[in-house]
Amino acid sequence: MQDNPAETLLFRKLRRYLMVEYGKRLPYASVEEVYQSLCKALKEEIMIHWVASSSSIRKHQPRILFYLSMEYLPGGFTNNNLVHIGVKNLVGKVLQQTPFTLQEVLHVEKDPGLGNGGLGRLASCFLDSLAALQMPAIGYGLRYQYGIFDQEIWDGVQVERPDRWLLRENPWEFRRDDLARYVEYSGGSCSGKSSTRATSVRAIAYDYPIIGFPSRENDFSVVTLRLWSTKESPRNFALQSYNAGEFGQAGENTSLTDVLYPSDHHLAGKRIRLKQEFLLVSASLQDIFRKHFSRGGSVATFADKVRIQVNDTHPGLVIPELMRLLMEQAPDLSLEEALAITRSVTSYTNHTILQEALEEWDEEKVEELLPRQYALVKRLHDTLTKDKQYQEPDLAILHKGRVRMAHLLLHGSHRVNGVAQLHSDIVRNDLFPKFAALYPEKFCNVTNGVSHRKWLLEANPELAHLLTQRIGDGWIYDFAEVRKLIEHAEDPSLQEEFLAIKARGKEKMFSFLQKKGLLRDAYGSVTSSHPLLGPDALFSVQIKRIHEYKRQLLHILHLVALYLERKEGASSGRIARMALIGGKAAPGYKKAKDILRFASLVSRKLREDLQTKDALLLLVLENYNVSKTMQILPGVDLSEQISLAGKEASGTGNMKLAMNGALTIGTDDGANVEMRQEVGGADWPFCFGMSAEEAKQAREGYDPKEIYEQDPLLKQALDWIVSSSFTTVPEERECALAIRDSLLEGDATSPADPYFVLKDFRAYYEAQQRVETLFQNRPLWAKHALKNIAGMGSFSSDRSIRDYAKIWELTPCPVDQEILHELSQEFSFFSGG
Ligand code: 26Q
Repeated sequence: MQDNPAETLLFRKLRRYLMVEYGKRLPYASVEEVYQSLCKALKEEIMIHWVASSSSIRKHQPRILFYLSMEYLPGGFTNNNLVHIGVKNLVGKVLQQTPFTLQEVLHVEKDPGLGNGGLGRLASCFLDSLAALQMPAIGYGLRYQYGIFDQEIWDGVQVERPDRWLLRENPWEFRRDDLARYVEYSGGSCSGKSSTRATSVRAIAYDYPIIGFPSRENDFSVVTLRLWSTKESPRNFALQSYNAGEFGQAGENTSLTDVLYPSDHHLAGKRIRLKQEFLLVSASLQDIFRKHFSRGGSVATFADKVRIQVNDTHPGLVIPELMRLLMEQAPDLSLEEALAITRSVTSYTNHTILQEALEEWDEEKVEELLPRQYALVKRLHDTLTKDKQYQEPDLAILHKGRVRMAHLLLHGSHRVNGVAQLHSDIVRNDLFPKFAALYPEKFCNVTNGVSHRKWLLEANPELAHLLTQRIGDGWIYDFAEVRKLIEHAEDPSLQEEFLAIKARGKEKMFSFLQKKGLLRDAYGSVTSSHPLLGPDALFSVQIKRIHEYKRQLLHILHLVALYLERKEGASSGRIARMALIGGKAAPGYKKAKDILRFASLVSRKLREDLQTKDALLLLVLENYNVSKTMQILPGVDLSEQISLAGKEASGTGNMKLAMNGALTIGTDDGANVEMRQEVGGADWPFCFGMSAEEAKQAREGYDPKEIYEQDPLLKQALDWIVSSSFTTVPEERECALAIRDSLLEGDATSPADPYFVLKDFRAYYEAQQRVETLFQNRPLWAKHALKNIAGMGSFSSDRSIRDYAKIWELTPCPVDQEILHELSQEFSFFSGG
């Protein structure tokens, strides 16, 4: 038996839960039961802090931030919580007395994939930082029964599988029937056209604790993530429709929150999506009103006490709905007064400038489904357009029969921000110049950041330990302190230690990947394992959603070029390289699926060619998600951030990889620009390609065929991919042809090479040559890498949240020690076991 009292206690609790909940004694419990019981034991620790956090807010009545997002990607809760409560080692030891290791137990948990990519992960990083900084805040979202699909790649073809994260009981969620709210749809039309039957849908809240990293004083706050679900409410089932044989209709409202729409950057105008967006807005606003008014607030104090941040335009209906609720609450309030309050409360973050991603809804659809909100949108539009200075089509909310969500938010909120300086400049000058002229004070920038505790401390404990040894543990609390590493970057012993950690990172990652199986045949069965290269090979990684603008094609074509060069014997001075591409394609995005298949074709060619397979490989990683990122980060040498300049709003993977000591090969796009500035050009040697300004001009007269004709290597590569030695079946050849045609010919829907892959190819190739040269000087490489880590100080989401806090005029509300003390006293019998 162990002699550490904390261990004894936790072990006792674990066994007690196994008995009480599952009727099991330890040797007979399954890994799932041990996982559940462990989480329940941990919850005892968390609950008091959670209650204390909420009670402190109730007592001190600070202004509160309400963060609205259709997406969150928190990753596994359990490991995160273990690190934040500081009991990971302890739990590891306790589990030694069970048949399972900590890794096995953590493995039970499936990532909640409640988001598509960057935007959803950013929301989770922000909640983490809000909690760490002890800000009074709550996050609202939807509890999708099925999150982002599980991706399988069958011989190069993406197959989407339902994500079943809720298959078993989720120990980290708390169903809150007491907070259920009714959301009203349809029922009447303001224009007097046919009115539809009103329906009211019951949304149930599920709360998740987001545990803040403890402050230096060692106390921690807990922020609530509140997700709405329509699933478990039998009331939502329309029995009358069912009896009338309208089965689809009957279940529509119980299944509203069933599925996350799996596309980013593209809107199809789906009715259910609009219903989802309004569900989030209406249920959350009702909850905000309940909180505000139950604590003695009034309409007069609303603008002082409430801040709402909308994560892209998806929750943009807050503008009309908040105005409507305010006017309902205070019938004397004029439209202008309601707008003024709404404006002081709301701010909007833009995450994309791609035209196809700017959200618009058919007026008719909005009017039919949301007549009350539509009436307000229309009134707002009409009122604004009465004024001469607003009479400009580029400022209109309603335009050509559509509701422009961004315009609604630009008029209705206090601030609009982009997510990196370059992006914010584009938002102001190119996307909404007329708005910028009208409301110059609204436009601002908040550069994204990531949770350095998750992506460095939790994902790469060895590197984190090395940092702490050298510069103390201050960086964990204030990431700006990581800059101190600069002074040590020249130290050969540190460089060596860094390289050793990197090598171990690679080995661990490879064994993790290999264990999962890396290849499937055309029937979906996992087949042979994939060859991998040792830690001496350069390991480069491009992990992100598959999208043309992110230019995975540039990456793949470069590998083809390297391969062809090697085949011709030009390998002197060349290093062994292993590339990894991971990411999901939106199910309806044909070109993205082609890119994925093309990558798989190249991958197959490289691993099957005996002449080159020990020197050049491409791994196409299936089902890229948050937990895989955690496994991959520590081993990466080179981070591929090669989007067409001006198109990637910020990027956040770029930050995670750089924090883990990867060097970046990247265009001057999104946050890459600021990262380069912070690190300093000399330590950012692989910057390449057109600038955003050049890219803007490049369309005119662009002829990719000219480049193709003039660059023999590129020509060779593009010719080879359609040759018979590359593909085996007709579908593969079609895929290769489609890729080549999209670059050289274009079609009715798109010009040739819309994202200038060919135009940037040579510059990319040359930057990759610089990579290979530098990689052969390991100490120098390590020095650059250390300086890159040192330059990441301002890319923590703590900094982003401090910037947003200025917009919100929000101040921390630490846990009230008196409350915590009282609670601890009252419930001390828990911790006494
Ligand atoms: C909207 C309506 C219907 C269906 C889908 C959508 C939808 C969903 C997600 C539209 C866009 C998105 C996601 C956008 C996104 O992730 N943008 C990324 O945001 C990151 C965080 O700011 C940035 O770092 C990335 O540069 C940006 O691409």
